[in-house]
Formats: sequence, C-alpha cells, structure tokens
Amino acid sequence: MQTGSSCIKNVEFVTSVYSLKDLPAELPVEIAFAGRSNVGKSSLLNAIFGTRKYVKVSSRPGFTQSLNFFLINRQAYFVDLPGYGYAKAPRKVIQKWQRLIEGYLQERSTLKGVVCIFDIRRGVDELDMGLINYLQSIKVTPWVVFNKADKLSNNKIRANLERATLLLPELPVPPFVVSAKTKKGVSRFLEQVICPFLKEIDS
Ligand SMILES: Nc1nc2c(ncn2[C@@H]2O[C@H](COP(=O)(O)OP(=O)(O)OP(=O)(O)O)[C@@H](O)[C@H]2O)c(=O)[nH]1
Ligand SMILES: [Mg+2]
Repeated sequence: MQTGSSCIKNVEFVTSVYSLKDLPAELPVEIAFAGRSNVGKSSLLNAIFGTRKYVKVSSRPGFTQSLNFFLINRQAYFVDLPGYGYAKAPRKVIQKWQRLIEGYLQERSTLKGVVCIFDIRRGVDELDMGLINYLQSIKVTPWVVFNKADKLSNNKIRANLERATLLLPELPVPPFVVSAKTKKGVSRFLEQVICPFLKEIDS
C-alpha cells in the first residue's frame, strides 16, 4: 500500500503473533507502539500510515490481543502491541499478555524504541510509569506521545502536559502531543522520531 508520508512509502501487514515462538525474523529496524487499552495505538498507526482502514480500531477496549507486525518500506517493522490496563480482562489473560509483551521487549535486539502512547486527558498513571520504568530498566528507549489532543483546549493541554512531565523520569526526547483523529502533531512526531531510523537504513 502506498502512503502519503514523506518517509513511509510502503506498508504491508505481515502477521499477528500470539506466542513468542512465532516472532518473525528480525529486520534492521523495529519500533513498537504501546499504551493502555483504548488510548489510540491502532488509530495513531493508521494516522502514521495515512489511512483509517489499515489497523483495526476498537469500538470496545481490549481489542488488540496480539502483536501485529507491519512491514515498512520493505525493511523495518512497526509493531502494534496489545493494550494494558483493561480492567475487565480475566486475570489469566492479563498475565498472558504481560508475559508476551515483556518477553517480546526483552528479546528483540533490533528494537530501536517504544512509542508510549498516553491519553492527554488522563496524564500518566502507575501502569504508564511502570511501562516507562520497565523500558528504561531493559535499556529500550521510550518515546512519549500524548494522544487525543482534539478532546481538550490548548490551555488544558498545556496544564496536563506540565503535570504529567513532572511525574515522568528524564526522557531522551521530550513528550509529543498529537491527535490521531485530526492528525495534529503526527507529522512532527514522525519527522523527529521515526523518519531518522527509516532514512538511516535507506542510506
Ligand atoms: N477523539 C479522539 N478519539 C480517538 C483518538 N485516537 C483514538 N481515538 C478513539 O479511541 C478509541 C480506541 O482507539 P484504538 O486506536 O482502537 O485504541 P487502541 O489503543 O489500539 O486500543 P486497544 O487495541 O484496545 O489496546 C476508538 O474509538 C478511536 O476512534 C484521537 O486522537 N481523538
Ligand atoms: Mg489496538
């Protein structure tokens, strides 16, 4: 599929993985998208891909239960991770997801970083901090993106961002604020974080 973005020229869905033994062979670059259930991971991927139809978006939380691999420009993987924190999921299911996600994050040596998506209305909570701290403990770069900016006024966005930033540890790149719905902020995030990796393998 052709896309509109400057550095994402081609996207192909490759596979949904439910078990670590089914992970595809590594490519030079892999970037994962993580966050609470319903925060808009799949929607952000669609915004990045320049289409609404590519990744399934949930009408109910807890929709994405597998690791979904997308092949970008035939040489990198973007991975849509299952959302955490869905209170209604059975304990066994939560434990299985956790093992799958943690195993995945530890195992992928070509993982360049994880896009950690949070809701700008809610800021960061204990589970979100747990994700950031876990990534830092295994030396994987977290990139923080606050989504659903279309739901708040600019003043409220500024206040929430300030409050959330105080809670977060020092990050390699300051947080981004985007709306997967209106696409506001998405191209800036792409150009500053994602495109450099894709351009690196191009050259
Ligand atoms: N207003 C608004 N709604 C959004 C935005 N991003 C996502 N949504 C909505 O939020 C809901 C969840 O979006 P998804 O993209 O499926 O969220 P997800 O994080 O992939 O969810 P799981 O797969 O369950 O973990 C859907 O109804 C989306 O339309 C946004 O930027 N603004
Ligand atoms: Mg999803």
